[in-house]
Amino acid sequence: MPLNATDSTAERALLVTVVIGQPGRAMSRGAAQARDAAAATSNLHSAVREDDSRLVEFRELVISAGAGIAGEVVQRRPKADPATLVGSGKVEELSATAASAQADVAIVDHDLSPTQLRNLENALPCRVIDRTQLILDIFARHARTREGQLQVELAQLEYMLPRLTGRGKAMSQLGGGIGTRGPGETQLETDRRRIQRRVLQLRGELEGVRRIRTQQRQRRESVPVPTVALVGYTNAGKSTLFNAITRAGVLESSRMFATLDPKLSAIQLPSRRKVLLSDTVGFIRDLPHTLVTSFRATLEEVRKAEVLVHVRDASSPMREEHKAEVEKVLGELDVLDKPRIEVLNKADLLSEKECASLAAGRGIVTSAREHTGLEALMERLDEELVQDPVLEQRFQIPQSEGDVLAALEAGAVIRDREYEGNLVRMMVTGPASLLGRYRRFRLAVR
Ligand SMILES: Nc1nc2c(ncn2[C@@H]2O[C@H](COP(=O)(O)OP(=O)(O)OP(=O)(O)O)[C@@H](O)[C@H]2O)c(=O)[nH]1
Ligand SMILES: [Mg+2]
Repeated sequence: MPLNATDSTAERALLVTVVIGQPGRAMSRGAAQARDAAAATSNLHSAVREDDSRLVEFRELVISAGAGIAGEVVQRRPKADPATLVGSGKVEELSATAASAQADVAIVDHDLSPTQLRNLENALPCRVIDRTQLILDIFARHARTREGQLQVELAQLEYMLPRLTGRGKAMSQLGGGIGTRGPGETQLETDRRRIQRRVLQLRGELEGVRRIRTQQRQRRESVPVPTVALVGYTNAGKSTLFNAITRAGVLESSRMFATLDPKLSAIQLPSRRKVLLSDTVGFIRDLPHTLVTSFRATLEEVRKAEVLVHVRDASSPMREEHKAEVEKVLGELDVLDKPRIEVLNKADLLSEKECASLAAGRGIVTSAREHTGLEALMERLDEELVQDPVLEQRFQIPQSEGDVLAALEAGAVIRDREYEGNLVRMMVTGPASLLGRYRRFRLAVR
């Protein structure tokens, strides 16, 4: 089986879920509250449910990486085993399962230290990869722009480097005497140096790409159009919502991390104000650290946005956990103080009763798939945008000023139009910037 399987030759993956800690202990506060609310269920019950949802997410990740599922093993341990994560007894069992399932790769839904990875690879009859590598692989498949591809490659190499070092060390310990310094280590040294050179080269190229991007942004910002960024957990429906609002045709996919590169599109709000809407990369629990730093630049759109729209999958049993995770990343990006609108998406998958109880809150209930709730979202956006606020003013314009009339009609809402001779009087509701441009035609309020 090739190392990098393509879609047509899907690798057979053995899924290894390892839950460290007591049942229910690893939950976020949000999830714990949700659990307490459902007091009738026992701790163990909800822990099992949580494991289920984690397993579902894990399976989706594996499928998004293009692999097929050959088998699943779940292990709960009070503590991680430093040598193998799962403990030596379990390693034997894994090895047997991997052999009988004819797995090409065992994927562990946990991060593995260089030592753990090495020990597991030695014990199992197949390759072993951890959660970070899995996510990096999905990112590598989905990166479309040059910047995205450079970022992923850089993150992959940075992940690999300490793991090469680990193996190099083990080899030199193994040798340790004259004449035992084999070609293996020399090869590793060369590999390491080659990787380090490539890392430097990638950093340089990325800097160049980012410079261009910053210039583009600055040019955009010289015409002050506020941006609104859609943020949220992967698969929440951001791209579907983006398309429903803009009809821009961004890729929507049940695969996770379908969107890696931010997409921007201009939209007009009910007030006729224009804003730029940006679709961004999704977040996930335990996003590999290397990726968080790499994608920081891509998430610049989030940092520059005036308003954030947090899109949530209201139908997911993990929604509280997802929310906590998204807020954690927003905190890391230092944007928690921005106005934020909560969108409870996938309402079509909920019962009427559930929708009604959601609608009672501040969040906006939508179905991006069925295009419901979009108007309410647009209205809320109008309320939250403070830059370039909407004003209502009376204007008197000579009919000969066709350009002015056309500009106001395109960019504002006009009512109470009266004609007197060659003059038009009207109430205009629109963005301050637009109205300010034609203030010479303003009428004092009667
Ligand atoms: N039933 C239902 N499904 C939806 C809705 N919105 C999105 N989906 C589905 O959810 C999946 C994920 O949608 P995307 O729009 O790609 O999600 P995303 O948030 O952009 O995901 P990433 O780009 O991976 O972060 C797709 O299969 C969509 O068809 C909705 O309102 N109702
Ligand atoms: Mg998307």
